[in-house]
Amino acid sequence: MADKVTLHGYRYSVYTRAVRMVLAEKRVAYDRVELDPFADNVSASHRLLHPFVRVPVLAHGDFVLYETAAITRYIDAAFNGSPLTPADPKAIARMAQVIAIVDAYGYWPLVRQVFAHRIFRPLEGETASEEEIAAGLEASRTVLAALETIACEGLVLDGETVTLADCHLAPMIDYFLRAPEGAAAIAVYPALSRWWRRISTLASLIETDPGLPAAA
Ligand SMILES: N[C@@H](CCC(=O)N[C@@H](CS)C(=O)NCC(=O)O)C(=O)O
Repeated sequence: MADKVTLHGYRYSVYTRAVRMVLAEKRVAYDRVELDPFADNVSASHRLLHPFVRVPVLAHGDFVLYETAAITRYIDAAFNGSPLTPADPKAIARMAQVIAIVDAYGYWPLVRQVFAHRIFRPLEGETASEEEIAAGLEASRTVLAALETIACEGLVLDGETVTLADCHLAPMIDYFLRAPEGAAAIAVYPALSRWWRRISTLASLIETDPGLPAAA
């Protein structure tokens, strides 16, 4: 019998959604363990799985892995199905670059500042800060401009051949676009907008929509 796959994640987490997209693209069946890493009472068992107390964590049999970029590379290599890593060395490098850009420079302004403060916190009845939104929008411009350059080049983010780069980026852009300021910020980038129009129709993105909480 094949080793069981279990994803420990949080339903509203963009990183968890990136892994779920990859699992869907590769048609891998898996169990989910729901874990809110922002809660005060994160279990001792999760702390053992992830010493930095984040999500996601993937378990495949007794092999346990955290860090989303490592997880998605592993799933792509370990399971059959359409490859999500290009063959061309330059395209592989661009894919890795996009993943690193969104992790290091994109997540905080797009998700934790603009989306969280304009959309998520108000839904949860939490206080939101216009200063955080403004700072996030400002920082997001460099990220979006860098991604536009890469999308124009066409090695990855072409909207047609799905790679791991699409799976890492799409959940963050989806959240960012839910803020009117985010939608306006992306609209000025034609290649990124074209990419999103195509990628937003992917079944793996649609079926992993987190379903945001109802207004508090
Ligand atoms: N570098 C980590 C980042 C994961 C991450 O930040 N996940 C968020 C949820 S989207 C989290 O667990 N945050 C908890 C916290 O910041 O305390 C990865 O690639 O997996």
